[in-house]
Amino acid sequence: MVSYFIADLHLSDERPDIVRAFLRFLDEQAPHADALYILGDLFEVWVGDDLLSDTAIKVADALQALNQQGLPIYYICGNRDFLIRQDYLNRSGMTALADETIIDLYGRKTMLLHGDILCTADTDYQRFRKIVHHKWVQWCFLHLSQKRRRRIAANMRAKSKARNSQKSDAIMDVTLDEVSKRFDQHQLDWMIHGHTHRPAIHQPCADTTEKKRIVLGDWYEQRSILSVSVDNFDLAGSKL
Ligand code: LP5
Ligand code: MN
Repeated sequence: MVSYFIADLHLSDERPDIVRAFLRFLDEQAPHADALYILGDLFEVWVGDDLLSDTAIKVADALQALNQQGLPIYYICGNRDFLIRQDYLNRSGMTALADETIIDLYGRKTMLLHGDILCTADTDYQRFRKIVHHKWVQWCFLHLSQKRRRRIAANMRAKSKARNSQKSDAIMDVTLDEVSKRFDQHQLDWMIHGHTHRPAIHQPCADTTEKKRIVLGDWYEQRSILSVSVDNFDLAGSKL
């Protein structure tokens, strides 16, 4: 049997090709799995469970149908969709996991996370993250009108894009000390995350090739799916 891991699909009404690719994955591959783990940024942006796009509705229906057939679907929020709440999780049959979750993955002690929390050299972003993760900031934001929420989110996206274009690749990647700290502290075998859009399999410890940090890719230009079974794993990119 197999478990699937995906992240950074950035689904929206503006990219029906990615939505179709995801629905096809749910229809053709996912039904045969033990579990599906979505490690954040399933949506391009999320401004409240009361503001569902056509895409969000279609995706919830498809996920719910799969969950009803018995597939456990787990969700860790990303830096774009951290405002997803229990309403939408219920509607889509997803179970939320904590920002940093450790699971037993067929005998491998594995930490799952979106990945943004590891990017500590990006002090600009970490400051932003701290603010928008404040409970009361979120409460205030979610009580604004739909129009204002949309406008603020669009503003943040524009600012983020502008700032990202000035940041170096190194700043926007994970800090290796943060990775090592977690491997040591929890005696991890594996870590799986997304966010950086740099799909790869890294060996985080010099003294062993058994330990791995697997980085999932985004779905902007191609699909990126990690399949893991008892004795195998594969990080595959394929056409949308
Ligand atoms: O997303 P990506 O990959 O492009 O860049 C991320 C970091 N940027 C972000 C910001 C998001 O893109 C925008 C999120 C919208 C959320 C909608 C809900 C809003 C809720 C608000 C209140 C609860 O995550 C980027 C990193 C990059 O990853 C790589 O790791 O570098 O970080 C930044 O760009 C940090 C910037 O400092 C963010 C600036 C945002 C502007 C804040 C000003 C507020 C303007 C609105 C007035 C209220
Ligand atoms: Mn992200």
